Amino acid sequence: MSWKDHGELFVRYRKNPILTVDIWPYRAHTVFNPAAAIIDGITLLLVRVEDHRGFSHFTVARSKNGINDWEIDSKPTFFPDPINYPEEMYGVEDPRITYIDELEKWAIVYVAYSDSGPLPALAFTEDFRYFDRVGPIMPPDNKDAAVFPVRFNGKWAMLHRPAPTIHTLKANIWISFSSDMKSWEKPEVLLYAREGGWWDAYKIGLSPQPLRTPEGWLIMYHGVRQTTPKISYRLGLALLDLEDPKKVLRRSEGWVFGPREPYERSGDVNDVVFPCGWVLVGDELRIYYGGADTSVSMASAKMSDIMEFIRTCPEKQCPEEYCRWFEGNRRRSTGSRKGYV
Ligand code: BMA
Repeated sequence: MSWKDHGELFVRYRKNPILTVDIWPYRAHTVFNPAAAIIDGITLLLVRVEDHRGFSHFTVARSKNGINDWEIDSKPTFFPDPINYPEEMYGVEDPRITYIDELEKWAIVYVAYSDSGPLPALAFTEDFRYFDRVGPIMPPDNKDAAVFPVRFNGKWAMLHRPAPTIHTLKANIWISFSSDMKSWEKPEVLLYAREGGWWDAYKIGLSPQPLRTPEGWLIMYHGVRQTTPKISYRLGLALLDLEDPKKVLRRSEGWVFGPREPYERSGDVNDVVFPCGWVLVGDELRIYYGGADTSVSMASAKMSDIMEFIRTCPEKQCPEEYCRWFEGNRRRSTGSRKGYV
C-alpha cells in the first residue's frame, strides 16, 4: 500500500502571528491571506485587508528579513474601483502574484467580488505602487487563480477553481490557456477533489502561485472538509510536469499543514489556514498564510525535505480502490478526464 502518514511538514514561526490588525496604520477589521514575493532582497506581502463594511482591499507590507519590522503602506495600496471596474463592487480578495520575465512585470490575479459572484481579475505592476488593471479574465463563480511565469507551447497557463456545482457538489482545480492572458481557453480539470472521508473531499482550490523546481511545478492547494457543524481548511501538495502542467506527477495523500494553534482555530472564520503566497529563501520555503481569516502568519519547511516528501507521494491522485471505483464511474459518464490518474 502506498499510504504513508508524513504528518505536517511545515514548522510555524514561534512568534506567529506576524501581522495583525492592531499594528495596522489605519482602521480595519482583519488582515489575512497575503500574496508574497521577494523583490531586491525585500520580502513583500500583498495583504488582504477587510474593512468594517466587510469589503476587502490590498495593502503592501515590506520586511528585510520576512519575519518582523514590517513597513506597512500608510493607506490602502490597491483599493476596489467599482466605478471603472464594476466587478469589484464588493471588494478584492486573495491575490496571487507571479513575476513574468517576458513582460518584466508582476501579474496579480485576484478575486473580484462582483454582483454576480467572485471571479478572477488581472492587474500588472512593476513596483507595487502603480497598477495596470486588465479587468475580469473569467466569469463568476470562479476563484483561487494564479498564472504560471512562463508560456507552454506559446500559451500562458492559469490554474483556477470554478464553484461547486449542484450536480456533483464538487469543486476541482482547472487549468486554462491563453495567448494574451485576457481570453482563456481549453479549460480542463487538473486536480480532482476527493470524496467521502478524505480531508480534501468535495472542495479544493489553489493556494500560492505555482513554484518551479527542477523536478516539476510545485503546487500547494487547500482542501475544505465540511463536518457538521464546522469546516476545516488544510493544505496539500502536488507536482506537475515542467513541460506540460496538465500532467500531475505526484499528489500528497495526507495534508501537510492544518489549523492547530489558537490563531488558526479561532477568529472570523474558525479552523482556516489560507496561504496565497510563498517564497524560497535559500533552502527554506516560507508560506505566508491567513489564520482564521483574521491575521497573517508564517511557517516554513526545507525545500529539500519537501522534494524528498513529494517524491514518495503516489503518482495516482488517490489510492487504488478509490481509483478503480472512480475509473468505473468515469467510463460510465461522458468525456475524457485526462490528467486524473
Ligand atoms: C474561501 C476564501 C478565503 C477564505 C476561506 C475561509 O472561500 O474566500 O478568502 O479565507 O474561504 O473563509
